[in-house]
Amino acid sequence: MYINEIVTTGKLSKLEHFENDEKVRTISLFGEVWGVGPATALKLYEKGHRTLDDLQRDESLTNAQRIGLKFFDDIKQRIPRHDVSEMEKLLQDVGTDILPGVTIVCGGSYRRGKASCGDMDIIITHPDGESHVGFLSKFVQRLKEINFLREDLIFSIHSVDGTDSGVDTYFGLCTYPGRELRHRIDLKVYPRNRYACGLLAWTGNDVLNRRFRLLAESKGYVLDDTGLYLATRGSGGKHAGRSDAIVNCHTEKDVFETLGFPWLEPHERNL
Ligand code: DCT
Ligand code: MG
Repeated sequence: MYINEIVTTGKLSKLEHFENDEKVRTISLFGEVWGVGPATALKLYEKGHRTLDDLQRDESLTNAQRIGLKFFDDIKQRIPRHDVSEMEKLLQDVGTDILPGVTIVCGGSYRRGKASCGDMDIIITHPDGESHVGFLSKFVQRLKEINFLREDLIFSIHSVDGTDSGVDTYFGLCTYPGRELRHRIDLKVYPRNRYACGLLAWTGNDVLNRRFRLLAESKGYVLDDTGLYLATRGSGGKHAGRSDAIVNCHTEKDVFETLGFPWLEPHERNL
């Protein structure tokens, strides 16, 4: 019956109904606002909101969601590769001024060689394994002073008691020098011994990351952006968790080798 409809009319009304369904369209639009997940999007729809203007008047939005909304159109614009390259250079210069020897790399689609990028994914470490601690706060402060960082979304500094992975994270909006157009930027600072997994994860792409995590699991490991861990077995024989210690991986190549995955240059990771 459906085939007949497609053949005679060239479309399928049932499917069209789904794609054009106001509820589906609206929830997916709301979900595009930074910080709004599917559950929040549904809640906002059920409150009666139908447009982004409606959302602006909603009292329940967090500050970060409000910023995501205000710069909705800006954030959607892709950044030309050349501009990302200039901004990466700026970040390296400012970073080195604060902390000599600091490593600052733009990952994501930029590192994979794409002609334009949706955002900037910046991965940071220091070769001495220690002096990355405390860097992010100073870096963010300096980048605000020169008007590069403009609005904060999330700023999370790891606990000093050493119980977590020691990764510091900043999500915000930045502008190319002299312009007002906002871009999304993530800054992530890793201890040197977790940097290879951080770089690998934030370079992606997402499909490769998924493949890597499944491969790791099949070989008795757990892999995420903070490191490669040995999986620990639960009572049912299923992987229940992971060891506290990380498997030593100094470079991305080490991660590939440990998992037996043939080496891929960053530009070969567009799966
Ligand atoms: N990532 C992932 N799973 C996701 C999304 C992202 O593993 N669902 C990883 C892979 C890429 C990295 O995080 C950065 O994510 P994005 O910035 O969203 O992707 P991108 O590849 O850099 O592409 P874009 O040009 O859109 O930023
Ligand atoms: Mg990106």
